[in-house]
Parts: sequence; structure tokens; C-alpha cells
Amino acid sequence: MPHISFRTAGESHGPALVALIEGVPAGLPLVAADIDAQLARRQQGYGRGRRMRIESDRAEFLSGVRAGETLGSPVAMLIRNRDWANWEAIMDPAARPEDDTPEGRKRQVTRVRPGHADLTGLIKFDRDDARDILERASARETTARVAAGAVARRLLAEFGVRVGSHLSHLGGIDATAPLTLPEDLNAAADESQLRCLDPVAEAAMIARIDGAMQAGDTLGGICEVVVTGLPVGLGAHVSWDRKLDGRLAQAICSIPAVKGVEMGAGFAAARSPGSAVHDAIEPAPGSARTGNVRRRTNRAGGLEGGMTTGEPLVLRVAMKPIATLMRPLGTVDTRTGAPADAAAERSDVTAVPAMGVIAEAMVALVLADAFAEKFGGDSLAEMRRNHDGYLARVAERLG
Ligand code: EPS
Repeated sequence: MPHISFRTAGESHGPALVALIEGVPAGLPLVAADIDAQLARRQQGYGRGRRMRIESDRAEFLSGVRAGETLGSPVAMLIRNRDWANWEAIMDPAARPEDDTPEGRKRQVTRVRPGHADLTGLIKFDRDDARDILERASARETTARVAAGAVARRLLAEFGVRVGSHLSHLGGIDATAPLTLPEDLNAAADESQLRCLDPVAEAAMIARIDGAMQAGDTLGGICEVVVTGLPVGLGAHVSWDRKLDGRLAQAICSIPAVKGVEMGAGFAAARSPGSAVHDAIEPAPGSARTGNVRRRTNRAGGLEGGMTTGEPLVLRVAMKPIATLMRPLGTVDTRTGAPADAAAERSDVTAVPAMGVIAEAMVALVLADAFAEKFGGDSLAEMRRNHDGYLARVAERLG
């Protein structure tokens, strides 16, 4: 059982989204502004559709927080959908008299979109209207993940852990990141409309997004997540489900439209000899957090044997293009079985910049769980004592 776990609930055009995070120790300072700042970051990004002009996401605490501190009880948060006002008749939980026609409720989706959950969800859950599937499969759900992730991020910050990301590829265009990433990665990336650190590449990406929009097409891309300040020894080599790389991969690949994750050198490591892949180790007395050693390189991306090394954790996350195309692909109308053009609902051209923020949230949630697993504690003070005691012992070795 995880030590810190979370759930979300809510449909894209329903009244609200809910995030529930359990296992957070008592005494963690937490205010709604901590959550809202992350929600606002997720709403940014060139290439989003009109929906982002309707929403202005804010979290309301329903439980688990009192006088600006966590209580150790489940933290529940509500994020209202402003678009609900326009969808009440379509999404009403109760049946309505006007639904009582042969066609049923309005705005049904039966021209299912290739690449979306529409068709397989409709078959599996035995529904007639793909809206019953797409409302939950919508990436709107990631708002609640970012809210839960903001709590995890707040906990990690108490221990000097910082989770950031930047966009490294969009729609066929690579960005060149600076050799040394900025100390405050998110402050730098959030300055850019695409969260990209290469202004020349960014200009080309924006032109490509405009082109895709004109063509009724969509674009995917890649974000790199970087975590600094982690102690050596989160996760464990002893069993498959305690290995941190596996836990991170599961969490990352659960993000809508994410198709791959690389850790450190990732796929490139498979093409090089071991001498050009593994990171030589050298003494570094006084660096307890990394075990009083340092790696000359960090091709492992901060993970060895399913455990953190204390070097920066580096993951690259690949997102496919959004499935809703304004110039749609061929499909089948599930009402008639006849060939048709897929439904073209309002959507984004690209959401890769937002995906980076969502990946940060998922990584923060996995790391907070690994922190609670390693250090335990019902209160933040107890977790801190356990953390400091562990690092004091590490400091004695190779010191
Ligand atoms: C989405 C479709 C669009 C996006 C949505 C994800 O929403 P709508 O159908 O209302 O235009 O804007 O993303 C969000 C609402 C969000 O908050 O990120 C989809 O089908 O996945």
C-alpha cells in the first residue's frame, strides 16, 4: 500500500473536479495559493483552445487543512468547472424531460475519434454515447492531479527538493537547452509561452503550431522533468514494485496522450558501450545528501538500482498529438455502423507545455510517497527527525 496516495474524480464539463490526497503528515504549512499557483501554470501554453479562456482554476479545501496547516487527515480539494454553466443540460446527473426523445440527450458523440478513448471505452462500458467516456478521458482531469501534486511539492520543498521542467521538442522541432540548466528552472521556463529555454526554436515551434491550426491538425512533443535536492536512497532494489524508476514510469505513462518516458540517457544508452554510459564515482566528503560521493556525469538521471543517487533526477516525457482533429480522420458512426468523419469537438492544437507541469505533479506525488515510505512520521517534525537522522548516519560513511 502506498504511503501517500491520491485519487481524482470529475468529468470535463461536470460541475467540478475533486482531488483527494492521503498520507500527508500533520503540520505541513499549506494554503490555497500553493495549489492555485500550480493550477495557473498548467493553464498556460501557446496552442491551447478556447476552453482555457473560460476556466480560471482555483482550489477550495474541503478537508485536511486548518489554520494554514495540514492535519494528517485526507486533504480533499474542489476545483469548479466554470464551463459547467454551459453544459448543465448535457451533463445533468438527473434525467430531464427533454431527453425523452428517440435521439435522447443532445450533443451525443457517435462519430468516434481515432486515437481517443471514445470507441474502446464505448464498447467496453457498453454505452451508446461516447460522451459517457470522453468526459472522463478528457485531459481536464489533470487539473486535479496538479492540485494533488501541489501538496506533494509543498512537502518536498520542506526538504529542499525542487521539481521543474522545460519543453525540449515540439512537432518535429528540437530545442537546445543551455549546458547548465537555470537554478530556478520553472522561473525561467514559465517566462516562455511554450516553457522552452531556446528562444530561436520556440519561434519556429510557434510558427508550426499556427500552421497546424490552419491545417486543422495537432502536434505532440517532449518535456524534460528535473528534480534537484533529493537524498540518496529513495525507492529500493529489493522488489519490482519498490523500484523508483518503475513507479515513476507508471505514473508518467498514466498521463493522457503520454506514450513514452526516458530516464537519464534513456534510449541512447542502449546504443552506446557501458564505458560511455555509466557514471564514474569520485569522493566528495561533506556531501551527505549524495552519500559523500559524486558522479562525474549523470547519464543515469539520478537513479541506480531503482533508488535515487542524490544526483538530479532527469526524465524525458513524450506526448503524442491530441486526438481531436478539426480536419478529422475517417471513422465509423457507432449509431449506424456507416463510415463517417470523426467528430471535431473544440480542442487544443497542442498541450505539450501543460503536460510538462502535469508530469512535474506526477513525479512530485511519486517522490512524496517514496519520502513517506523512507522516513515515515505522522507529523512533519517527525518526518524531519527521521530524515535528518538518516542523513547523519550517511554522513558518517566515506566521510
Ligand atoms: C480536452 C478538450 C478540451 C481541452 C481540455 C482537454 O476541452 P473542451 O472539450 O472543453 O474544449 O481544453 O483540456 C482542459 C479543459 C484542461 O483544463 O486542460 C480533451 O478532450 O482531452
